[in-house]
Amino acid sequence: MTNSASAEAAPSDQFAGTGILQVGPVNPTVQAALVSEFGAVRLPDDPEGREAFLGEHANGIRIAVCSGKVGVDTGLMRRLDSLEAIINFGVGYDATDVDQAAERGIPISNTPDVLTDCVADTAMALYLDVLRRISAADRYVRRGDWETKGNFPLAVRASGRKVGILGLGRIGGAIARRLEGFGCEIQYHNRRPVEGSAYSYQQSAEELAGAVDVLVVAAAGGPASVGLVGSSVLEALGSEGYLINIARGSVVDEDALVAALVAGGLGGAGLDVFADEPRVPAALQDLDNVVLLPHLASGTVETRADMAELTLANLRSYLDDGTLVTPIS
Ligand code: 8YV
Repeated sequence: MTNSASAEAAPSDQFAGTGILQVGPVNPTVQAALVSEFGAVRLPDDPEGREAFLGEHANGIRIAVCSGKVGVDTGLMRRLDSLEAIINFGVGYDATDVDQAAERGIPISNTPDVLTDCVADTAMALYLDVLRRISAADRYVRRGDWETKGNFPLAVRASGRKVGILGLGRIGGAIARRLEGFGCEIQYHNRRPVEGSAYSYQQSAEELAGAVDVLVVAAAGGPASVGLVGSSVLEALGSEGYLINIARGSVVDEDALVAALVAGGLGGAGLDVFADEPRVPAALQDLDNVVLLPHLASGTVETRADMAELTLANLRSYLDDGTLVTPIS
């Protein structure tokens, strides 16, 4: 790597000296600042371009900025011998190899709190939609079925239900508080009981599912939660039970979920996240009792602006004095 960039330099040469690498697509505000304020360069997405870039610059990279969707995975992190910090846009950082980062003493920042309300709002939107069949009823009207077939079939009551929260963290807690407003009885399962929580604790995801009408998945993604909601949990939820997932697709065994829904083993599902985004199993798209969203839970103008600001605050702070504003805990 050279230490000076010339006006004629190819994009990869302009990287010289900044040491900041954008990995994958990021929020437009963050992206613009990365270029204008920090002289960062984006890692090419295509394998050939990526290889050539890394061959030339890997050792000069100090800081990687990524989104929660792409992250700095095991292979990429291994290539970045001089990596000092990872700045992650998003509260979830499961796409990044957190264990390798910890072993190498590489701190990671994320964007907690600022998105809690919007994600919890999305969970409520899915909850109400799935139970009251709002999207299905909308399709019914648009198809002209109201005129030809008469009244839309009855849905189930959303207020006053028993709801289980899987993962009572910041977002799970915000969802629970909203559900309290709907007169719901809240139970939860978490890696460990939450001190001071008034909600009743269930020892496992399965026991929680067996005790409630609706299971809301709000657990963090990552190796520890992969497939936490599998066929036994879905069976415990049962044919009159509903699943809402605003966490990560990896937390739910998607094949088991599709099988349960297709067989009528589950009342319905509201999903913002999937195992292999943006691919959504075709079988789910044919089901009227399933609401499918394109991973938009934090997707409001205000929240994305707050997330961008916090991402850049972490980057500036690291460059100033080597600390992060919101390191992952
Ligand atoms: C974002 C998210 O869509 O924060 C998260 O973990 O899943 C969402 O808010 C995502 O991080 C954008 O990259």
